[in-house]
Amino acid sequence: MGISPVQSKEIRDALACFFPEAEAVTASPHGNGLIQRSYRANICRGETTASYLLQQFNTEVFPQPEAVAANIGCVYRHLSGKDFPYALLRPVYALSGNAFFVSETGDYWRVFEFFEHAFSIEKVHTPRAAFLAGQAFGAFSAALQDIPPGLLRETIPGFHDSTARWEQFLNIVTADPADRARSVQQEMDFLHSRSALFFNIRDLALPPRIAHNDAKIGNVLFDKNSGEVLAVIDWDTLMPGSILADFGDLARSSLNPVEEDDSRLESVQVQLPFFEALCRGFLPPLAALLTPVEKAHLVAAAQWITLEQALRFLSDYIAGDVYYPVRYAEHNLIRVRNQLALFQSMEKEKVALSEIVAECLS
Ligand code: GN1
Ligand code: MG
Repeated sequence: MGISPVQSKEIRDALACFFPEAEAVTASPHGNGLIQRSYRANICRGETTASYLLQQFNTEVFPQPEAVAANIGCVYRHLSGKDFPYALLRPVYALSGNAFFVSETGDYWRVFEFFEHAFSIEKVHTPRAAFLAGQAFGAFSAALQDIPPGLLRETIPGFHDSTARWEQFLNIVTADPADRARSVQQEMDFLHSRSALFFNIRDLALPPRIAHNDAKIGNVLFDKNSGEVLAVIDWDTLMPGSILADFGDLARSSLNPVEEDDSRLESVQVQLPFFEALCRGFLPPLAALLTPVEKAHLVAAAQWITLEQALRFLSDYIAGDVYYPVRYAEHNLIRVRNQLALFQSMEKEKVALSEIVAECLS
């Protein structure tokens, strides 16, 4: 995308608050995140131009921006003090010392250092990419395990509490505010038939850990020149959670040969070589930390997070598309069908997936 001159007064005001000495600024939309609106901002000072990531922070989804910033700052400081082999997401503070600029209209804006020569992917093309992403998330997780979980704030309570999400889903179906429930009977029936998984996971009483909580493949930045991983990004949901949620999300987003909103369901099939590569990357940094219960439920975790994601997309479809941005009316429904097809493929391949985990842990 080309760099366009900054149009909006809000963007100009926000950048002025972070870079008061800038002589000229430009900004253009950047990235594929569903929740935060991101821009690449170019800040010119004399002969030099530096890029930054500017984001309009979504306070609907994260009602406590300061708590998110505190969590990110805490993890940044923690990892800076370690010999961590990846680049870190570095927050830029405004002249006021705050991590945010709050506009006249009450919008929150923040800035991070920009990763040059980086790219992200929404689906995996090669086992090597799955391996590298797994390795990065495994190392990231391992490096966070000496932070006492209570040190980070729970910025979205119950984020991976699927039983609570299940209750919310039942309420949304009853309310049926967009008059869509009848049209998705088949998808609802399927979720009902598998909802026990949410309760089984809850009953495992998994050990609380600091987790990324949004460990999808799109949140790994690769280096354009070397193809290696540069950084694990999108730290907004860093908070107490479960390692299995991270592994599950990485599997959900890496095993599917098509993107999560692709309607070609016949193409949705777990890629076993990608799963093996993912495990070979993710598990070694964590092998000494994982409990027997965690190790025994890695495949269940992939199914859990895939089913939870289907539940979240379906809840949003029935609610009338109030959470996830959609480009067309059935967008959330297509996402549901895609995730359910992936889940079913995981069910079919359960034995093969379990054998791969056993092999990698041995
Ligand atoms: C959202 O914003 P993004 O694209 O990183 C969502 C994740 C979902 C994901 C599905 C805070 O992540 O939980 O798994 O979409 N983030 C939030 O693509 O809800
Ligand atoms: Mg995110």
